[in-house]
Amino acid sequence: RPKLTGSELLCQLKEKVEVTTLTSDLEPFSELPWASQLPVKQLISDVGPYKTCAVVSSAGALLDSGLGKEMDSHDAVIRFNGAPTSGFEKDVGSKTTIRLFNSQVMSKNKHRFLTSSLYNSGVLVAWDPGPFSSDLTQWYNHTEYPIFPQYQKYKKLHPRQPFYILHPRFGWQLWQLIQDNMAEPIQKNPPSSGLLGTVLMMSVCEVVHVYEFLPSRRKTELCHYYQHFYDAACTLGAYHPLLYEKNLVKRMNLGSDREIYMDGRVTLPGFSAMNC
Ligand code: NCC
Repeated sequence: RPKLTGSELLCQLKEKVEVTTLTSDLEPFSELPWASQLPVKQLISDVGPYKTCAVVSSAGALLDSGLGKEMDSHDAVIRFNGAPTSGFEKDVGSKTTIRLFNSQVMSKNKHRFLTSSLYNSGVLVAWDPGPFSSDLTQWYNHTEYPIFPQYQKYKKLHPRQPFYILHPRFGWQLWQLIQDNMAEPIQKNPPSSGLLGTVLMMSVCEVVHVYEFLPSRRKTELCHYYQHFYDAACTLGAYHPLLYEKNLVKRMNLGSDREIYMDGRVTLPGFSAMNC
C-alpha cells in the first residue's frame, strides 16, 4: 500500500472520521428515564464554528514555554482531563472553552469531578473506551468506568452546562485510520484524549494549533506540567497508540519542523477549510 501524503491523510481523516456524540434519541438511551439529560443535538452542530483554535496537551515540556498568551489569543482552547491553568498561565494560558476527559477522571475520588471548580465552566466532553463494534447497548452494560451514573449526577448539579459524551465509534474510526496508515499492527486501544480533542477541534475550527503533542526542544520525562511525576510513557505511550498518533500528526502538519522544535507547535487545517 502506498504511503499517503499529508494532504491525502487529511482528506482521509475528514472523510472517514466523524466526531459523533450521544444524543437523547439514540437507543438504548432513548428508553432510559434519564435520556433527557443527554443533548438533543450533536456537539459539532452546537459548538463553534471558530476561526482559530488551540489544543493544549498536558505534557511536562510546556513548562517554561512562555506560550500562554499565544494560546489564549485563539478563539477557542481545548484542555484535557484534570489539567489546571491556575499558577501556570504564563506557559499554558488561562482560557478554557472545551475540556475533554476520560471516564477515569469522572470516577476516581482523587479527581473530585463532582465538586472541583475545574469542571464548572465551558463545554464538557467525556469518553470511555467502548467495544470495537461500537455497540451502544453492549458498552452501556460494560463501561470501563461508571461514566453514565457520574454523568447523571453531574447533570443534576449543573443542568445548564453543555456536557457531551463521545460515541465510541468516533474513537474506533480514528483508530482504524491510524492502523490503515501504519506498516505494523498497533495496540487495539482507543487514541489518547489529545488526539480525540485535536480531531474534535478540526471539526469546529478553521485552523487548529496543537501545542506540545509533538515534543519540542523542551522534551522531558516530566509527565504533566502540573505534577512532579516522571514517566517517558506519558509522551511515548503505553495503553494508547500514542507514538503512532504522533507519527500521523507529524505527517499532517502544515507548519514547519522548526516550529515543532522551538515551540512544540503543529498547524492543522479545519475540515471546513479543506478542499478534498
Ligand atoms: O496524561 P493525560 O492523558 O491526561 O494527557 C492529556 C493528553 O496530552 C497528551 N500528552 C500528555 C502528556 C505527555 N507527556 N505527552 C502528551 O502528548 C496526550 O495526547 C494525552 O492524551 C488520556 O489520554 O486521557 C490520558 O489520561 C491519563 C489519566 O487518565 C488522566 O490524566 C487523569 O489522571 C492517562 N494516565 C493514566 O491512566 C495513568 C494517560 O495514559 C492518557
